[in-house]
Amino acid sequence: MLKPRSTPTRELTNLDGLWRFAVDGATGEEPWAGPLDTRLEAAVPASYNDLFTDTAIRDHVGWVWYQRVVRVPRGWAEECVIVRFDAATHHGKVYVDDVIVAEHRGGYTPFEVDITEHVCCGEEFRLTVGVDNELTNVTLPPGTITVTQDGRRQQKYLHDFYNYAGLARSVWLYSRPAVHADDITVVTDLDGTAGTVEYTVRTSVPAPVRVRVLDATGAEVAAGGGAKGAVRIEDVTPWRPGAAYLYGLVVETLSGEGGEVVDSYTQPFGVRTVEVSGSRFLINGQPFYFTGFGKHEDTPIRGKGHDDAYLVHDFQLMEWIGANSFRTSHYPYAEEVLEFADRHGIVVIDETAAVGLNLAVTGGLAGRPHQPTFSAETFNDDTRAAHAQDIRELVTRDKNHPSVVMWCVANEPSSNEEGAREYFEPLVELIRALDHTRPVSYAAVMFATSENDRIADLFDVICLNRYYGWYVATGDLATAETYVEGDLRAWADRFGKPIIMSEYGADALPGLHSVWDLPWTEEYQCAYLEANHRAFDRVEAVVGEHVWNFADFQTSDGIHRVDGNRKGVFTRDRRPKAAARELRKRWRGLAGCKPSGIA
Ligand code: GCB
Repeated sequence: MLKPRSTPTRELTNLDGLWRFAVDGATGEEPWAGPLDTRLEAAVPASYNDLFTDTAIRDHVGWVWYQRVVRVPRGWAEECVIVRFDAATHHGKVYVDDVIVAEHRGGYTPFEVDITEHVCCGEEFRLTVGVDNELTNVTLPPGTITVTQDGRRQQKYLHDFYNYAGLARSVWLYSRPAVHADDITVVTDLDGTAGTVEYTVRTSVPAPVRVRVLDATGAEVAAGGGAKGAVRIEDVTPWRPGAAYLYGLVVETLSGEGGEVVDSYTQPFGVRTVEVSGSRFLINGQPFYFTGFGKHEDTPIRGKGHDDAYLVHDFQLMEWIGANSFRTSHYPYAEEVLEFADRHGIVVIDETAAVGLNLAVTGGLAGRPHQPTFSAETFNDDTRAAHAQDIRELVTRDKNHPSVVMWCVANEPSSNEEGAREYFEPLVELIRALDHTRPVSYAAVMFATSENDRIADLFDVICLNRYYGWYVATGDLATAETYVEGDLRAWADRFGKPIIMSEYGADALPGLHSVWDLPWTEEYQCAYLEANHRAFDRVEAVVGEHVWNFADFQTSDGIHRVDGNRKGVFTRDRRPKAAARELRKRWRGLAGCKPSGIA
C-alpha cells in the first residue's frame, strides 16, 4: 500500500486534530448513527489512555469511538476519494455516515478504503471510527481478558509495555485517479560505480507505465518503460549508514500506449545492498557493526501517539550518542519514523507486532502452571494466520525503505518449545517469498539457548536478548560477564552466523547513586553495560549491540516496575542518565566498525 502523497494527480488532506470521543457503552447502541453523544474530545494522533483523568477510560477494555465531520474538497468530482488510517490500535471499524466501509485488525499497520460512492464532493460526511484494544490468543500482540469478582473486564498480556490504544497515527483523506499505480517495489544493486534499479509497478487496471529516476537535485538520471523493468544509474551515490542519499522513482501511469499521464507518484528509494556473509553483516559490501537501541513509541500523555517533535529529538539524541541503528521493538513504527531514518542514514531492524508468543515467561514469573505455548488452546493456526497477515502488511508497507536492512519476525517467542518450528517455518518461508533481499531474524529469549532453540537455523542473523547482571547474576557483574561471553561463544560455535545482542540493559533511577555495584543506580547501569561490552568485544561473531532501551517507557502495572520500565539510557522525557555519556564515548569511537583487532 503506497503512502499517501500529494502528487500532480493526487491531493491530500490531513484529518488530524480533535475528534469527538466516547468509550463504548457511554453512548447509544449504534454510536455511528448520528452525532456521538459525548462531551469528550480526543487528540489524533495520540493513544487515548493518558489523555483523560478517568481511570475507567484508561483501563477500558473493548471498543471506543472517535468521530468528526469531514468535508470532501469540491474539486475531487472526477477522482476516487480514499480515507486512510496510518494505524488503529488494535482493531478498527470505519463508518461513513451510517454505513460501515472498512474493518482492519492489527494495530500498527495502515489500512484505507475507497469511499467515493458514499460521499459527494463539496459536501460533508460523518466519519466515525470504532477502535478495540482487546488482545486475545489470536491477536498480535496476544493477551487474555479476565473478569474480576465484581464483574470488571481486565486485559492481561505477555509483554511489559503498556497496551496503549486508539488512533495513534495520522488519518488522511486523499484523491486518486481511478486508473493508478497501487503498489511499487524497488530492488537495488551495485555494479561497480553504477546502481541497478529493478522496479515492479502494479496498476489498478492494466495500463502502460513509464518511469524516471530523479537524483536528489531533481535531475533525471535514468528512465524506462513498462510495469516491470530495470534501469541503471551511472556514477550512483549509494545510500550509506550515516550518509543517506535518496533518489525518486517517478511512476507515471498512462491512459493508453503513447497516451497522457493519468497518475503520477514518486517513490523515494536508496541504492544499497545488504548481505550476510559467514558471520559478518555487510551493507554495500562493507562489514557493519550495529550500535543503538531497542526503542518504543512511547511519550508522556501521547502514549504511542506519533509526534514529529519527539521524532526529531530522538534522532538527534541517537546521533549525539553515536547510535547508527535501532530496532522497531516490538511492532512496526509510524512510517514517518522510517522515512526519517531513510533521510538521515540510520539503519533499522523492522519488527512485527509478534511480542509475547511465550507462555513460559509469565508462567515462570507468576508461578502459574505452565501451559504449552503452541497448541490448539493457546497459540494456534489462527494466531499464525494473524502473524502471517502482519508480516504481509509490514513488508508491503516497508519494503522500499533503504534504512530497513533486516526483518525481525518476533520478539522472544518460546523458540525452545515443542511446536515452535512448525509455527515459524511457514512464516519464514512467507517473508522470504515477499522479500528475498533482506536477512531475516527473531530476537531470542534468555530461556532459548544455543542447545535447546529449535528455530535459529531458519534465520540469517542470531539476535539475542540477554540480561546477565540484571535478571540473572543480579549485582554480580564478574559472573555476568563470563555468562555473556559463554553464551555468545556457544551460539557462534553452533551456528556460525552473525550475532546481534538485540537487548541488554539494566534499570536505573536517575539520581540514585552508589559507590558499590548496586542495581538501580546510575553507576550500576554504566558498569553493567561495560561488562557486556568487554564480552562482546572478545567474540568475533558479534556484529552489533542494541541497548534495552533508548528511553524509559510506560508499562502495565506490576511490582517489578517503578512508574514504567527504567532501562532507558534516557529518561522518558529524554534526559540522559550517566550511561548515556559512557555509551557516547564507546559508540562514537566505533563509528560502525567492530572494535579493532577482532573482525
Ligand atoms: C525483554 C523484552 C522487553 C522487556 C525487557 C525488560 O526481554 O523483550 O520487551 O521490556 O525484557 O526490561 O524486562
